[in-house]
Amino acid sequence: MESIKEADPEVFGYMNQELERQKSVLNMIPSENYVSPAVLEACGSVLMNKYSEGYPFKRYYQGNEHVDNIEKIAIDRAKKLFGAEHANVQPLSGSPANAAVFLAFLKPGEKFMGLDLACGGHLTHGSKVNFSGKIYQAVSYGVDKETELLDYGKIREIALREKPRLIISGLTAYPRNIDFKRFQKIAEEVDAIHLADISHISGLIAGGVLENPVPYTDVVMTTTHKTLRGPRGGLILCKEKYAKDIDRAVFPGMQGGPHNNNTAGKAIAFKDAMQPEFKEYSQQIIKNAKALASTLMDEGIKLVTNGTDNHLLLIDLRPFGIGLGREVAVALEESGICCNANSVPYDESTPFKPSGLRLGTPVLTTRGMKEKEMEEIGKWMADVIKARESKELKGIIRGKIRNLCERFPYY
Ligand code: DSN
Repeated sequence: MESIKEADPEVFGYMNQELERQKSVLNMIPSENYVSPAVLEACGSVLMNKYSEGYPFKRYYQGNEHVDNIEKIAIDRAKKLFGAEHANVQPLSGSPANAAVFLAFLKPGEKFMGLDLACGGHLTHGSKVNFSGKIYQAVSYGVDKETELLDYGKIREIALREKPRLIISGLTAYPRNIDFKRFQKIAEEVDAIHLADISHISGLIAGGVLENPVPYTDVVMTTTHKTLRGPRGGLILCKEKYAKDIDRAVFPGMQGGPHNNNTAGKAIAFKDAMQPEFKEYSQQIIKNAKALASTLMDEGIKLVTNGTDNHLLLIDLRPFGIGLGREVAVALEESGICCNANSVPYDESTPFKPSGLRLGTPVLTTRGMKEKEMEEIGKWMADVIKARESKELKGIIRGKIRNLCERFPYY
């Protein structure tokens, strides 16, 4: 960052501190990851100087011959990686990608179904404060109150009753496998489009450890920066029969010029995800999540659904008190663990003061940590949860975490 240091010491100072933070804490936010140096270089490259409205070899500006080739590579790799008939690599992130899918298939006011935010869905799956809930008519489905699992019978019942135009499957805080085939069947039964939002788990799907819904699902979207370990961005995959609708909805429907620097980063990440090492990486993410889950449960910490099938865990803090999520997240941050407060299904408290914690293993696994480290970390977390006011304990654990981070450097 030598040029930044010279041009803008103030911004450089904060960037440097952020680098140090990323190196010295255990980043357990399940939607984050640490990208490779190659992806970082692509994102900071001269590709960001170019406008490229349109699609490869059909642009509205001159000078796109190299950008065309890069975007074509990204498209071909995305199709190969997920076995997709069509790929659009231009969405700027997950929410714009979902907005484009809405635009492709729904008129304002039309009905769609998505997982309730409080039960693990995303804002764009129908939250009242989001465009999805404001412009369209959102019907939510939840999880079963007892098992905290998706109840496909109930989802089908709602779909038959409501006849939505679009059904979204997918998660931001659901630690279990999703039966995407079942969703597709329900969507076909009510003549709806099925959109699978695989943002959190696309790296696990690319690595072959979770089932790939792309071959049988109408439309699949993902962000590229979570388990997939690419740059910030979005990706839409669909059946060829929907290709034109999707492409028109992304550009000119939703967006202008794509961010070509990030497109190059996506292409690099897709190549990485095709390597045998990525399969091992994604297997290890799940092994680590399971090891962390059993340690926490052995320590008396309650997990939503009593475990995990993927990269994320949702701790239910209600046995310690209602609405404790933020307080515990702050105590963990003071100890060197970064995760986020999150609602748990049927939370008695508000989304701003929720009763749960959401955490995951993608970054720790990128750093090379394995089950042994998860056991250590799980015990430290349990100790902090139980004695969150003890400055002494938090100080001791902060020191141990600094040492652990030094043993597993990434940047
Ligand atoms: N903010 C992302 C997450 O943390 O899951 C979803 O957009």
